[in-house]
Amino acid sequence: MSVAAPAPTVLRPRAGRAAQVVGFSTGNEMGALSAKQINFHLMGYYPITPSTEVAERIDEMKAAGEHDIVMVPADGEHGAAGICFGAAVAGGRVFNATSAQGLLYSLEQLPVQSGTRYPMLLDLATRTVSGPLDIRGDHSDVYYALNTGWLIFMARDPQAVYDFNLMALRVAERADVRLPAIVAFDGFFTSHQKRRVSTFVDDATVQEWLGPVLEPVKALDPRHPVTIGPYMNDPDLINNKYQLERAMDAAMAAIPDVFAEFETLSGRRYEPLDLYRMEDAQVAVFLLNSAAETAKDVADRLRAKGVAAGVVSPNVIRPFPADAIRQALRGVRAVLIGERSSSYGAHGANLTHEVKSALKDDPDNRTLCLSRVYGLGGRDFYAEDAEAFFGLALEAAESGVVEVPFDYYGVEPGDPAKPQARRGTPALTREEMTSGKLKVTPGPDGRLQVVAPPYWELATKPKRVVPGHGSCPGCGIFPALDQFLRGIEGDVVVLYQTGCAMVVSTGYPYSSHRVTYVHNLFQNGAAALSGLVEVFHERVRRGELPAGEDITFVMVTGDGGMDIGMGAAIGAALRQHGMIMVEYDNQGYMNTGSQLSYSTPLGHLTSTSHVGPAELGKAFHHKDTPQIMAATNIPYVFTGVEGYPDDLVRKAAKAQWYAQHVGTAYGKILISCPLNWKTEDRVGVDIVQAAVDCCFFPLYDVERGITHITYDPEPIGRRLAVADWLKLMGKTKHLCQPGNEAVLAAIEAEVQRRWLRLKAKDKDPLL
Ligand SMILES: Cc1ncc(C[n+]2csc(CCOP(=O)(O)OP(=O)(O)O)c2C)c(N)n1
Ligand code: SF4
Ligand SMILES: [Mg+2]
Repeated sequence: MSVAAPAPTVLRPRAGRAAQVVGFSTGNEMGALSAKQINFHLMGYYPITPSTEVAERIDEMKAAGEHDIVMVPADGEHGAAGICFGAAVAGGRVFNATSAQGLLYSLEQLPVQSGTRYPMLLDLATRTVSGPLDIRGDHSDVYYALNTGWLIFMARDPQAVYDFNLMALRVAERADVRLPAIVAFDGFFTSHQKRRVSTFVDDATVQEWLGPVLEPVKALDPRHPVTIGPYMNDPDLINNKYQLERAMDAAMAAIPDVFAEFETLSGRRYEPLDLYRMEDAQVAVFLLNSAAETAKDVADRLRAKGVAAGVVSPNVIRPFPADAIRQALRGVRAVLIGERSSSYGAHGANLTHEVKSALKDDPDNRTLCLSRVYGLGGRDFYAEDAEAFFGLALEAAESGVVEVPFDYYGVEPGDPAKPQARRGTPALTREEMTSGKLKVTPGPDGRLQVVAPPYWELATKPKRVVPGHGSCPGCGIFPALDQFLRGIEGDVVVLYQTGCAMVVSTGYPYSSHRVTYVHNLFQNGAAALSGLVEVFHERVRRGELPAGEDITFVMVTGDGGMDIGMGAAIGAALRQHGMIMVEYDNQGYMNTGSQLSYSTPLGHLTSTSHVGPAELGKAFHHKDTPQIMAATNIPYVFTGVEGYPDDLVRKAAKAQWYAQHVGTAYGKILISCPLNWKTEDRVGVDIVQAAVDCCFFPLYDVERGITHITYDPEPIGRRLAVADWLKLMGKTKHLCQPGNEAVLAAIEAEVQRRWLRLKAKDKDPLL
């Protein structure tokens, strides 16, 4: 028996209020719903946990035909912010969502947006800033935005995410403000936890309340050309910044009015500064977002014991509500300012100093201030922690002295008596890693000649990545990497860019890597490895490392890393650093939940390329990364798969030789991802074989500019139709169904076009 979902409760509107419906949703869902109701012109985005669901959900609604937002998947957050800037300049109402590194990677673009005074909305599901990499929530990312000239609203629960998305945009677009706005909510706490919410029934309510988009400068009016973003030195620049400052003042003045208008529409009342039991408070804590809600319960408990406790929590931090804070803390004897971020070396994080400076402007104020950094990396904040904060404030209030003005809260010192994490497997010796069976020599035709034993003879070589990592059953990453690494003799240093391979093989204090491993952010791994390679050679030259030291440097990246990290990869290639870049291609951003990458083929289903009446999977063809890298004229480019180990080992041996003697080598290995390809765990190799046999993923190399196909399915009668490959995966089954012939034909045509070009190159060394 199927149970029908309960009908949503529709609230009967009071006079002046719009009809609303009650639901149960997360902050990310509220971000997406508000965006859909606003019906932005465009969303430029790039996936990053924990904000990714916002774009995923909007794309899902787009596939269902529920809105008209143009969804632009960027090559990285810097690109996403640029797309948003351009769209805003074009007069669009614009949206983006990000977190942590994503915000930092777009940081450079943010002052351009505010300095040119183009409003837009950015949802920030807050997350700790790397490194080390940690995906959980603190406020270290939003603190980086404090000086960007953006309005910053803090949304403490899913309801506030919805409400502030509407109100922030309304403030941002006012003619006297014209500033972009961030709505920040706590990663995982708010982004992922469901709460009761009320939302407007009709999208029209939202759109009418917001009114038409403000377009003070028309960029798309050729009869009236304008210059946007001119070169501006002193004395003008300071005037531009002064105007921005005045716009913040205008926003501060406008916010109470906008909040009041929203109250009329929704019945929900907000103030710039959320105050809880502060009327007669003697002690208070100042906290942002969800932690403040925890502290409110504790304030109630303390009140029951006769302690006059209260909570101060801004709903807006840019502009900073200094006046309201001065007012609120006037009679408070001690306040503890708790912050989920630090400003290292500043004796307190940023808002500590802003609260203190607000109080300093009141000559009569005697409030004692304590500052504590807490909850970094998503460390939970429980009622006991709020109690401890109130306790510290009480101590100060009673003694009249602040013993420790600034400290970290919740740090656990290591215990020297405890045994250190043990190395699971002994370090590899160079002898173990050198089979001596692989011989690479330059041949008379300029190509390298590789003498290699049958693959099984190399099986005795120890694995450089040991089992015990956390990859999914049937994942193709490590079997393929293991094959590849067996073709490399001697010592290796690896650098992994962010992605599944990195995430599943290291988890502090453990590591599956038996060789030296470095992680760097996946937009910059190639640059970091360039530095490592160069200093290695320089230190050998200076005699600081033994003359005979010989290390092969290998960067491991996913296909997504070759989107966001393409610039760094091309830079390293053009500089010809002696390294191998090996890309495992699983056709998507898999560790963040299967969003499309540029290597995702046309029509494939991902969590940002849904299938529905208005959308049929990914909208553009897959990136031909090997050909892009070949165009940098590096000495060696190859493709490979796990099913052809002898081929892969030979290519690895060549890549090593070129990295050691000439310059950069790059290779792309197609690997299976059963989880996100929606296939059984055990059929990965067969699916990859079908991708090779239908010529979607041809096996070839480009050696010193000359292309050689290393496996041709046609003469041996193994060529498959593209549909024979697509029908094997859950993510592509829809492409073989009636009605979708046009997309299938487009994939077939592109595969054939690329294959024929490759064959022509294989025949003619000049191509
Ligand atoms: C600047 C930045 N943006 C986004 C992310 C989130 N992120 C981490 S790994 C990843 C996807 C990596 O995809 P890919 O390189 O294909 O590796 P896979 O996960 O598929 O193994 C994303 C989007 C991040 N860490 N930093
Ligand atoms: S999500 Fe896919 S690529 Fe990532 S570990 Fe799982 S199977 Fe492997
Ligand atoms: Mg990938």
